[in-house]
Amino acid sequence: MDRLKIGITCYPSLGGSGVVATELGKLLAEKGHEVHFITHSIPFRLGTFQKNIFYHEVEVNDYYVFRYPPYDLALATKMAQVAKMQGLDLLHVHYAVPHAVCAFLAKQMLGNDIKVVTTLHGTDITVLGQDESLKDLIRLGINESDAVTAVSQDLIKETRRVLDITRDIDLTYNFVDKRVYYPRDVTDLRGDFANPDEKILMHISNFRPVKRVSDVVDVFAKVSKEIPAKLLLVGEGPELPKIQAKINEMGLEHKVRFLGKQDEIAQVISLADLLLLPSEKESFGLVALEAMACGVPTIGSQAGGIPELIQHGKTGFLAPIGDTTAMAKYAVKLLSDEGMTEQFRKACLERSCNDFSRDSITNQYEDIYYRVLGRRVLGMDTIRG
Ligand code: GMT
Repeated sequence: MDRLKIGITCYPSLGGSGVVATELGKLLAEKGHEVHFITHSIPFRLGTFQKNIFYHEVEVNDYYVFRYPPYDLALATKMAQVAKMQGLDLLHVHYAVPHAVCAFLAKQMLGNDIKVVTTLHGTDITVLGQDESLKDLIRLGINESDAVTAVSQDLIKETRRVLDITRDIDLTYNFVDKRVYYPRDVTDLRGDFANPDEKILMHISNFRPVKRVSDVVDVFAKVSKEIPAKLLLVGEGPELPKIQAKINEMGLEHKVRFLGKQDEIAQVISLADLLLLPSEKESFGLVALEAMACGVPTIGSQAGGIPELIQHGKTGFLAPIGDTTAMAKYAVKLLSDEGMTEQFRKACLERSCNDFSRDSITNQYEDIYYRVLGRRVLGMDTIRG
């Protein structure tokens, strides 16, 4: 068994990139690899103690002369230290800024004796990559990595366009673990949020401007004029106060519930009949995949990688960014037709299992590791269940 020692760095406390990195690390550990998380705090999805998983905390030196304690340098140093002490084969960093450049620095400190794989997740390219003060740094991190992966074809295209990158980039879609994401029986819970005749629409995000949560409210307002419905908003972020104010102004407060941040996403999503994801930018849309695996279709915008995930008229519907009238029309069409709802639900379950399974995507990452290390794949353990 060619067991690898892998260092993983990600943002441990928020967002889809941290979720993907942590879930991947857990699955690699289950397959028998040794995984070392190198992050500033314990990744929130890490869960209980597991075989083959280790955690190394990045501690920032706040010596009094530093006006801004240098986190990036502390991370690079920690990566090099852990790599040396643990004999790591490679560093896999998630989200280009600043992680790719930190890994490059660590590699220099180690005399090139380690490989670096960088996974691009979205806003590291589509937002930060557009920032002139960061562009050259991000390009350096990408070009100096031994392999680069991105979570959609669209993100690969954007990386080439925004940063003028010509090197190979592997496609590694987001994935779901079917042991966690499956339709949960939430019959009892549902009664707390909606009457039996009401449909539940849901939006889950970090309430940043790119998510266009205001469009969610507009879509819901239009839908609830046609059919009895409730809106559940999950997550928190900078736009939340504005959204709360908008809901009150529109007199929708009795039909909308704010659930705040939630950990048990599969349980929460299973409450919904429909997910709304009208983002301005969305490299993939992990939450729509999680919903799909729970049998919940999504109405999304034609932004970024969303069309690679949601098949229009099969597992959801797509509309131009900002076209809340079209989104509402699709929502009403789907929610008022029981036959169509059931058909979409089945298609969602099939597609999430067949095209975005944890096994196939974990294998893709493993193949990339072996490729950069110039090793052959020998039989590893399989993931159970
Ligand atoms: O959606 C966010 O704002 C969080 C962000 C992150 O970096 O954690 O998510 C990005 O990475 C996810 C995992 O690869 C993707 O599924 C999301 O689509 C992507 N978000 C954006 O592109 C806005």
